[in-house]
Amino acid sequence: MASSLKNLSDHDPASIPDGSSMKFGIVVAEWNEKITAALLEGALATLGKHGVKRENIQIKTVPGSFELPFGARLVAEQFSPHAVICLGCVIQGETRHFDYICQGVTMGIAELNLDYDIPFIYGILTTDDLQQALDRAGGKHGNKGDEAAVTALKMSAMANGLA
Ligand code: DLZ
Repeated sequence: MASSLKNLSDHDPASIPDGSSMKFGIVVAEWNEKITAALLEGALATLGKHGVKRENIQIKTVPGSFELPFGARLVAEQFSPHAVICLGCVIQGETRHFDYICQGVTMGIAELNLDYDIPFIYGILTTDDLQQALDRAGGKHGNKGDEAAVTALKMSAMANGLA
């Protein structure tokens, strides 16, 4: 279902695993910082709501979305989290750069998921314009940061035989 038809922050709280014994890494891209800061805020609020302690969350920033897979790998190696959440926002411009960045970060995160025993979560907005990004970073379609945090909790529970 397209996110224009679904609020990204709509979740049944009863279906979300407790995170009080879990550790998470979050890697955030600096490009489109207003948007990625809102995604981070959403992810932190949702992890906190489900019991994750702030000291069990390590946050790292990288320059752009293309660097997210490298940053995520470092966080996985150095912090030993249950999952790593990758947050970024790629907005279509006049050139084909958008396609190459989206392809690179998507392939990179997919590979990490297959190479490691922990989940790497894809919390990246890929939009036609700034308004679509604002709508999905705490606007009328919810917050992809919330959605990424819920996915991290669910996938961590699955990886540990709890779901
Ligand atoms: C270069 C670039 C461009 C044009 N657009 C974006 C974008 O919309 N979102 C994003 O996260 N990063 C962008 N970047 C930066 C690249 O991700 C990367 O940081 C640089 O190409 C250096 O590797």
